[in-house]
Amino acid sequence: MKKNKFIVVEGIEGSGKTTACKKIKKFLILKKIKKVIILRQPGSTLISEKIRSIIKYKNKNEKLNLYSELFLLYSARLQLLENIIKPELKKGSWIICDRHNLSSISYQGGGRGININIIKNLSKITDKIAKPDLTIFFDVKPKIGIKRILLRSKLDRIEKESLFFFSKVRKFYLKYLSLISEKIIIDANHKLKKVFKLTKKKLYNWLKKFK
Ligand code: Z5A
Repeated sequence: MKKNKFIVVEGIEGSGKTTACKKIKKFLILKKIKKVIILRQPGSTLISEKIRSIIKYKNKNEKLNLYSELFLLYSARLQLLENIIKPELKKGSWIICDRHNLSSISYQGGGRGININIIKNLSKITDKIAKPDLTIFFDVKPKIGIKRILLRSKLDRIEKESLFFFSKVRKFYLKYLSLISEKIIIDANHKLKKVFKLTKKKLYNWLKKFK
C-alpha cells in the first residue's frame, strides 16, 4: 500500500473544489485506500468552525480588519493542523483538505493586497507541522465561478467581492502555483463530468509515481 498523503484542493469560489473533494475521496477508496478524511478551511475543528463563522458572515456593527482576517485564518489552520491533520497523518490516514496556505496567499495577498512576505512567514509556521504532498488546483474563470455560486445560494461576505477581486485572486493562484512542484491543474470551466474525468486521470498518474 502507498504511504498516506496530505492532498490540498484549491480554487476560487465555484471552481467545484468541494464537489471534487468528495469525488476524489470515492476515487481513492476505489483504489483500496481505506481511511480518507475530508477537511475544510477555515474549519473542521470546534475552534476553527467558530473562526469560520466570524470570517464568513458580515457583522453590521464591526468591520473585520484585514490583518485580523489573516491571523484568524492562520489560527484556524494551526488548530486544524495540530489537532487533526498531524495526528491523522501519523495514524496513516489520507487527508483531502479543501483550501490551505495557497488560499491565504491568493485571497489575502492577491485579493486584499497584504504584503506577501507576511503570509509566507506565517506559512512557514504551518509547514513545520505538516506540508501538503500534492496541491490540486481547479481553475475556473471568475465569471463562471460566480455564476455557479449565484445559482446555488445567496452570497456571503467574501463572495460579495467584485469580479476584479476574484481576477486578482486567480492571478496570484497561478503565480504561486508555479513555485509548487507537486501539483495538478484542472481546467474547471468544463461540465462536471469532464472535470472529474480529467481529475481522475491526472491523479491516477500522480499516484503511479509511488507504486
Ligand atoms: N478564505 C480566504 O480568504 N483565505 C483563506 O486562507 C481560506 C479561505 C482558507 C471559504 O468559504 C471562504 O474563505 C472563501 C475563501 C476564504 N471565500 N469565499 N467566499 P467556503 O468554504 O464557503 O467557500 P469556498 O471554499 O469558496 O467553496 P464554495 O463556494 O462552496 O465553492 P467550491 O467549493 O469551489 O464549489 P462547489 O461547492 O463544489 O460548487 C459550487 C456550485 O457549483 C455547486 O452548486 C456545484 O454543483 C456547482 N458546480 C461545481 N462544479 C461545476 C461544474 N463543473 N459545472 C457546473 N456546475 C458546477
